[in-house]
Amino acid sequence: MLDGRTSGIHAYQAALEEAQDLGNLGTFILDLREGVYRLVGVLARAYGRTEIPAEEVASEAKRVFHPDDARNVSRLMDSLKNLRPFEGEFRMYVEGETRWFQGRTKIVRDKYGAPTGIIGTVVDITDRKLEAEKLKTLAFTDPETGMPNRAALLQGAETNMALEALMLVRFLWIGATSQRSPENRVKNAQAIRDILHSIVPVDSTVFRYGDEVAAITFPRSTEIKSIRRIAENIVASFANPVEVDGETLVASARIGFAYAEDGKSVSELARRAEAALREAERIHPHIAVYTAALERAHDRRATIDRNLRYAAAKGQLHGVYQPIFCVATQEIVGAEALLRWECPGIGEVPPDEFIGIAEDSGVIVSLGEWILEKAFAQSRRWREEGLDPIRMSINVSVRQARQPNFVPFVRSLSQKYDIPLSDIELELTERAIIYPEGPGALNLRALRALGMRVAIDDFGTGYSALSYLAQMDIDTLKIDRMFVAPLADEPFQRDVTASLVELAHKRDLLVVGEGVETREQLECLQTISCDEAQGFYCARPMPATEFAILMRS
Ligand code: G
Ligand code: MN
Repeated sequence: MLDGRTSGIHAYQAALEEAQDLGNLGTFILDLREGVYRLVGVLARAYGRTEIPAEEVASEAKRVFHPDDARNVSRLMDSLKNLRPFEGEFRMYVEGETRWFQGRTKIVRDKYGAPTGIIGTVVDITDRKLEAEKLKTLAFTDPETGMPNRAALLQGAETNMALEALMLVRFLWIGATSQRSPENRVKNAQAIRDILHSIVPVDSTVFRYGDEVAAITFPRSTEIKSIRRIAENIVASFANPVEVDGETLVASARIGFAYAEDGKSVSELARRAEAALREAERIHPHIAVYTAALERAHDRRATIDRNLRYAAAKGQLHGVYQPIFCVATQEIVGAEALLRWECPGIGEVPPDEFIGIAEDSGVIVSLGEWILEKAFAQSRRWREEGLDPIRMSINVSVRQARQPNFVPFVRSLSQKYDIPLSDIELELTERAIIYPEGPGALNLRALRALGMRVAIDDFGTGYSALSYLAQMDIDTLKIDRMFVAPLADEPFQRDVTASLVELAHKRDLLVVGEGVETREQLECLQTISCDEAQGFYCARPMPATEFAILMRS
């Protein structure tokens, strides 16, 4: 066939051998009666012969196979000895070259099922292996900076050593830098990489964890004390401008880190470091270490956030009302409607806590609408019950006041419940009022034009800029308890508060002292001519029915 002089079985054998060489394949056949392996193709070349006694195969293996594959090779030798089939990968030296092979064996049996021999093949898979290696490198490398990426961290490509800690560093570019073009963005990331490399210890690895987030691993050998110091060094190094490509840029760093714990995976460590990073955002200096308490606080926040979205729909909200008294006559002249919420699984959550979360998520708008409607409805109810009309004060967040439909909404409530807008007072914080350019401030002007009252709440906790008093588009000044608390004991503070009242009166503002907790404080408010008082000493926030009883007495 291939060669005219040979024929039959020999021609086939020659052709098969040639085919094996072409494909870099190899075959062996072991006849158990003979106890000799016959090697063909790449196997013959690797062993340097075509026949080998069975007892020499294992000892020769050391010369033929790569030592890093010793485990697979000894598995192969075991299965040859014990007449079991084998499948696995290993490297062999073939004529001075190291190549990858996939090997398979099969036991040959006679018609009674008794083993008579073994047949095996090896296939060269070197190209596939190299390709896979390349893909793996690609998948684990950030193309922009050449740093190992998040996948490399989480899948342990660079971190098969035990860790002491994992640190996440988020960078904020300040000013125009943040709107820079993509290639500048890449240069920024590279600059950050170089700065981090100059700070972290040599046995740490720096990963690109996210667009503007780097991760740093600290191996077990790292001294615990040094980790926080490194965090401080990183934050400090960004106190100075960064030189990027000849430009001077400003960035700041936030750092969250977590110490490793036995049995915790890298991804758990990363989750903890992320929780710490979120915390770092809110504190100064911007460095936070993960603790279980931080996690609990975070969980609590998440639980509140999740439940708050359905709080109104599920009937978990209720309103309470705190009386506001005329200081001179001691009569109730107003009520402040306050939101109360029972969170499933947590219980009563203080408004200070959930309002902040609601503002972040935007739920504040629907919460605000709920309490607004509740307050209007309650005003109507008290009037139906024959109580004298009093002013109803409602807290409004800036975000809510800036809703385009806010004015129409309040107007529709006034019509629906037949409550004159002049009996309604909206309480806003300084922040909301001091920036009159915002659309929220415009809405307020529109409301005042409709006859509604506007109060500045918690005055004294923010900027307390007296000069703003003249410009502010308001009717009422609510002096924070910070100013009320020291009234009785600190004469200078009393003078300050007295001047504040006097100034407010010059602008025709109504002045309410908040957080009155003692009789002395109330008396002081009277001395300095404060118009109204509100606080635990006068009356606590209470359900509407109790409020009605108090009004009648
Ligand atoms: O920010 P604003 O003034 O709207 O806050 C009202 C909150 O203050 C309500 O939650 C109310 O329960 C609380 N409060 C009312 N009176 C007092 C008081 O006399 N002392 C203290 N500490 N808190 C009060
Ligand atoms: Mn208030």
